[in-house]
Amino acid sequence: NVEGQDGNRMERLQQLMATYEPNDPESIQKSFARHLEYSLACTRFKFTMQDAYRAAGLVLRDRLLESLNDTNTYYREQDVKRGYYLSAEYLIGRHMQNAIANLDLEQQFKEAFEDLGMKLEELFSEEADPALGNGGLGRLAACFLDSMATLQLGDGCPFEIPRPDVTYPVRFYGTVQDTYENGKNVSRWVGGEIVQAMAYDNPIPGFDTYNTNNLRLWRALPSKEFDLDAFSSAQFQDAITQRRKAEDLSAVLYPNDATYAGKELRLRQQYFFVSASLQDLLREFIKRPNYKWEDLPEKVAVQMNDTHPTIAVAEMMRLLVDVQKLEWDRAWELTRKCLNYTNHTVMPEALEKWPVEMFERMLPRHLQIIYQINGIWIQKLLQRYGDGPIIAALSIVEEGDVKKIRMGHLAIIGANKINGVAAIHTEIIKKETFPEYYKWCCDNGDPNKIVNMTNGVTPRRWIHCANPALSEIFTKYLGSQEWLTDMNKLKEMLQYKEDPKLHEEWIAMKKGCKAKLADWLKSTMDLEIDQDALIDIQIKRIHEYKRQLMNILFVIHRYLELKKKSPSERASFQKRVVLIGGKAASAYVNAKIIIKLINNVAKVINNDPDTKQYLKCAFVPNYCVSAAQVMIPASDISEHISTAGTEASGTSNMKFVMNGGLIVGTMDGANIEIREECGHDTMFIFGCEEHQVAGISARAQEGHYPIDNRLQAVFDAIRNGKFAGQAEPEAQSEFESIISRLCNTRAAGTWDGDRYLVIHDFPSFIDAQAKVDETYKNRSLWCKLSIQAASSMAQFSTDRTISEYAKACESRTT
Ligand code: T68
Repeated sequence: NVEGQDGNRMERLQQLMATYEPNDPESIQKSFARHLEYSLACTRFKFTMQDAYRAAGLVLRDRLLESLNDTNTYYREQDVKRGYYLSAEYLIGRHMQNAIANLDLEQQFKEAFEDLGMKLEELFSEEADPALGNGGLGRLAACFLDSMATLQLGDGCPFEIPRPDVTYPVRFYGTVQDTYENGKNVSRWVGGEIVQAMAYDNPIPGFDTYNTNNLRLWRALPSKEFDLDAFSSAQFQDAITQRRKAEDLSAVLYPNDATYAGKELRLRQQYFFVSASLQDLLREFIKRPNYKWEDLPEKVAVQMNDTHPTIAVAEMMRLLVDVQKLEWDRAWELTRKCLNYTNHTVMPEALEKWPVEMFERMLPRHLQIIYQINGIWIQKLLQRYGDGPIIAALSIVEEGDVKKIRMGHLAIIGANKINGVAAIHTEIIKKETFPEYYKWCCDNGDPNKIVNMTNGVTPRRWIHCANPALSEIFTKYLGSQEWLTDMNKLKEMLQYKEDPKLHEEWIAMKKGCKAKLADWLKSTMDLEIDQDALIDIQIKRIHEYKRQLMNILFVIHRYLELKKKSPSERASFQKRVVLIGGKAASAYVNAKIIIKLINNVAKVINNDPDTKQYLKCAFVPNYCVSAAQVMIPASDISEHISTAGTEASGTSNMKFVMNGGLIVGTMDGANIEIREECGHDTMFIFGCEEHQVAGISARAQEGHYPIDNRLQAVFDAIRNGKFAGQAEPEAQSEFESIISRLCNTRAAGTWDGDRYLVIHDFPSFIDAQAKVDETYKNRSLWCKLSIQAASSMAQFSTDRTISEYAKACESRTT
């Protein structure tokens, strides 16, 4: 430890480092050349674009480090409260462009690299898009990081900083020894295997602030002790196996969990990152001079992103009771004050449950702790309600053939606040997901235990970086970039919504975005599109509740209509390009059939000389954050068409509208709130409402379920083999089975029918699309609505969301 031992040395180093890295273009160039030669061992005469990207990354990293270190020093000096977002996923997307923008170095970097004959966009496109997540939940975490840094709250990648000095042991398996020491029951978890968690830091700069926060990721390494033992006893193979097993923990995100082995790895991953993170935050807390445990909730707030990190409840108790030797009741009070839980979905299968048997083997001490938490909880419930079904409904342990631990229950019982992610979703949580728990809260005079925190997105990435032309328009009309950190400022744009000059610029902006999209589609999938067509996009995880199926059925309908028309009638038809993209879980069979159907429909439509001028369709492969950044700004219309009550919030709906796209949507998730903010005329709403779903579904099961003629025609085309036929018999039967299923009633036994009400909502969906075409014909009306919607999105910046979370942390419940 050389810290503070030698005053002279400190002083000298202080003098040497007194200034920050200069940020004028020439200094950036010098720094770039130095990194090329000394860090990357290239020469200035011979390097590739990838080398250039890496060197530029290091130039940026130097500056990020200055800011990260300063921020940390400041946080320590101010003894601030720290927020920890525990998430299994961070869909951060490419980093370089965003970091340059947030550090306010865009102009300098541009000049520096253009002077060296390189375009910044080319550098940016060298960066791999890190796919550290699945969908909205992972992307939300990344938007939160941006806002947390901006609001001053607090091997591959050249920006990442390995921290070999920050490691923690994480134990798995083994046994618990219960002993009696100094008049106390003591539980000791021993044996099993120990994996080391090593920190990798990713600085996240805020926009227009000196703040840079940290995304700390954990890598699993085998514990050194074990390796040495194994080598000395010549158990080479064993040592290799152990090493691989440890490294597997952080090698892949979310392995297929259809098999038992896969499930076990998933729980291991969850515990691994949670344990490392909690050990880390407690170490940071204890480092504070004269720390007192009762201050913990004043200094630490932990947000659990869905059920994935909720083992944190038991781990926090273990660390406080077993390691820090606090009394149980005191530890429980602190745990409950520090932890909060966000629910992201109403799908019951997403509330994780783990077999007790697996828990017992892998985390024996945690199982004991969970039983103890549950025992005390059940006592309280018995006192209030007596014995009855509510007890089983609220127990953390689910009885049955296979006894299971319900992680959602553990989370709500161990959390200070529980939140949903849009107003309608929060109401559904109260009524349907955790109704017994909500009753308990109300009976205890604590109805605000479950709160709403409507999602948001960061305008820095989703407007400024994704759509620089739009960003320029806003800045020009509003006179400064302030709107980027205060989206309320955008409301001032409303006064220009009918201004012909703005209309001209707005239309040019959209045109530019469409040209970029067209280039990108051509180069990534060799698809040619008409840039004057209406661009219609649906990008999200492929899921039956999100109804990509209904969308492609609509495309077929449109195709059939076009075919019926004469060439002269076709000429007056609104041209459209329908793009659908998104990933499916690897074992999700129906999702894959839907993707296959989209691809096959695209093949027919795009090659039909009668129609291809008027209608194009494509499934865009490899959907990721960078793809979204090209697609979203170019859209006129996007589809957010989940069955009412199924989509918790949705966040791409916000990104599209911020970029001047209008929405075809159902009364679901955040659509409802967006419509209120932007005006009912900006959204093409269709379909049944949430309160109607149960009734319609019940009637469908009884067979009262009329099929619209237009949908019948679409079914017939599919059945007649238009999109597969004899050439692809397997696909043909899959397509037929998926549409036949929609028509199932309960007569056959348990219902496997149109759960998501595609048949019911289809006619109003088509009507909404017709209204889109009609409105689009009136370009100045369309442009006005587009400006009106984009200027009314202040509520949907994550800056607002994060401020609300921060405020809610202050208010504690009983
Ligand atoms: C999404 N959920 C919601 N889950 O579907 C979306 N789940 O409505 C919402 O806007 C978004 O969360 C943010 O709140 C997810 O993305 C997952 O990705 C997921 C991953 C693993 C297991 C379960």
